[in-house]
Amino acid sequence: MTPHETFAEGAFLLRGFATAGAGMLYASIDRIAAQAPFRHMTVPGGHTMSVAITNCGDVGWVSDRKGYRYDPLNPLTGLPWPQMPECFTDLAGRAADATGYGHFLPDACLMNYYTAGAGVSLHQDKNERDFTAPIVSVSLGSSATFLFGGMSRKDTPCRIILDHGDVVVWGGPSRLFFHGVAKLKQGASRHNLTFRKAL
Ligand code: MD6
Ligand code: FE
Repeated sequence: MTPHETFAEGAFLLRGFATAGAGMLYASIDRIAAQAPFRHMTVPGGHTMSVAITNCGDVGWVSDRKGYRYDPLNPLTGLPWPQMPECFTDLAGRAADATGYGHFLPDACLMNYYTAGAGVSLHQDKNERDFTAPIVSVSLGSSATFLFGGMSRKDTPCRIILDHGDVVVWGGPSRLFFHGVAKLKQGASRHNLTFRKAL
């Protein structure tokens, strides 16, 4: 087992777990973004998300005025999302294995791109069908403050700094806990890959 910190029941932080493979991850991100560009999606309330997103895998997470869902097609192009590269599935599987979640084969990867001022307000990840599978989250680039609360939006979140190469694996009792990302500072830019079993 890789040494790891735990910050809630079922939630683990693997510091630097993705650092060695970061070059390959970035090359894949560029290739995917060339086919399925990062874009700012609209949320049901009508606001535009400050974080730019795209996806790869069998389905992608999308948002519009009607709500949030997983869609096999990219609404921007009408095409299926790019295939999930092997270096992505390999990393996600190894991280889940290292934290005791055993075999994990994600079918969706939500790719977030943050620049200065971008963040994600407290939310639950609950559009997936199967909450028994964990979520694996990979941070690349500038550091960000991850906010991690509890089952209620009102639970005061703890603050965790996620640095380049850090991987968070989370599931079980904390699978539906509220979480978010504080707005990035001037000059910062960060990629985040979140791997899910959505179907
Ligand atoms: C981010 N991550 O770190 C946003 N959700 O940029 C998430 O919203 C997230 O990191 C579920 C599980 C892990 C995560
Ligand atoms: Fe999330």
